[in-house]
Amino acid sequence: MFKRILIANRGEIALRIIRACRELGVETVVVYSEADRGAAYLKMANEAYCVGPAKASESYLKIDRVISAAEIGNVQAIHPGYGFLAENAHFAEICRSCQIEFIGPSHEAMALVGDKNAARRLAKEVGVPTVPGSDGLVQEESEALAIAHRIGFPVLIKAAAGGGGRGMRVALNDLALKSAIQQAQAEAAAAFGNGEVYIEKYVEHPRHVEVQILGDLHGNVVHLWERDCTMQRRHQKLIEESPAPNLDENVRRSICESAVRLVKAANYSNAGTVEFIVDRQGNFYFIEVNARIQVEHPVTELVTGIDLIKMQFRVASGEPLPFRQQDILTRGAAIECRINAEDPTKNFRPSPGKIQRMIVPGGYGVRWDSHAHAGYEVSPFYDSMIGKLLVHQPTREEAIACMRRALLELSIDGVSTTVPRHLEILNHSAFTEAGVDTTFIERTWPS
Ligand code: MV4
Repeated sequence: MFKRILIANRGEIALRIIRACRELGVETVVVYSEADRGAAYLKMANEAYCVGPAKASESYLKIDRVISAAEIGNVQAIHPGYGFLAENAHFAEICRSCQIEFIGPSHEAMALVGDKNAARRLAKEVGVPTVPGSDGLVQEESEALAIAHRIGFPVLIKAAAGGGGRGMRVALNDLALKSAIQQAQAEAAAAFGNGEVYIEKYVEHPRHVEVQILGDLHGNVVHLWERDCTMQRRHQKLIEESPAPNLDENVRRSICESAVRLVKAANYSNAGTVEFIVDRQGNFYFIEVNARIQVEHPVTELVTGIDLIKMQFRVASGEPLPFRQQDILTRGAAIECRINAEDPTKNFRPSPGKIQRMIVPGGYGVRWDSHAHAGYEVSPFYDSMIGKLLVHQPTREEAIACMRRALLELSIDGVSTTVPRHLEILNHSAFTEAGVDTTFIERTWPS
């Protein structure tokens, strides 16, 4: 195991990683921006280095400054958390060329799955279902029209370098497709420095099901079952749960086995997520791979009993996975609500400011992952998540009841939060009956 590592992140996930390291007996060095100076979680690390001003592009995203902190801090490895540099293959390569282990997949595997078109091609090669669409990249309007006529409208134009809903455009007919292709290419070139696009049939009203996978450096890959992340708004997830409700057991197994097949073919190691959409008929299609630990990873930890952050360190330091696929079972149901400093009645507008008073829930089956506290100032510079409230219970019904009571215990003064909206969702029959698709929030509470 490593003796000393650096955390190239902030907030909730930085604290989550510090906690795992303290339990493992690993020393931590954490970087911070001027906006995070004085944050309480920094004191739980062994050392902390300022890497620049509040703007992420001047601090958390500055590769040279993060590497300097790692060199001065004399660490053996860097954990990137999620966001910031977590899926930057160039950063992963630089870490390794500086003889610092990057806690994540190899830069080659990361670059491969980061190219959505290449990942889609690989999925097809290993028999993982993909959405009907183009056979590779699309350059010309004429090609796009031919594909759209073959698969039928509506179609979705996706940027090869996009992901997480960025760089997507729907086209409903020939005329719209012509301009959509050009606009998508221009936008992708401007946003990602890569204008490549491909086309898929637009699957309407899908559910979002993702599979947690874990691979070691000896070629072993396992899945830790699935999470349902359908309850989202504008590609920002609000509620995640496991197991996915109303998912046929055979479909569940098939999705999870597909995820393992794909990441094995990509030579992928460490933690990752394979994202699928599931249509109303129960057909599932591979969408993309997220080459990082995700915000919602604790949902999987609760149902499997496996600490994913500790596993990331163990496999990165060369240990083989300590279990086989058949040893990984799920127990009960877990739900996560993301508590953001946002005003859901004002179109989820960020609500930064000082938390004047805060009472956090506890008791049987409740987990609260947060770096926030009374007196903490929610910065306007970063994402507005204050904490993640999780519950684990024997059944989904009990988990929903537990989450309701925990949300009612949670009291945060000084900033608006998503708590009232969570309570409305948990009381909505569409959620309790698990009949929602990804358009539920926008349909139910139009802005
Ligand atoms: C799709 C789709 C429908 N058809 N692809 C959005 C996030 C990105 N990872 C992929 N996304 C989608 N891809 C096809 N061919 C619908 C979405 C989508 C979505 C997917 C998962 C969760 C929420 C979503 C919200 C809107 C659109």
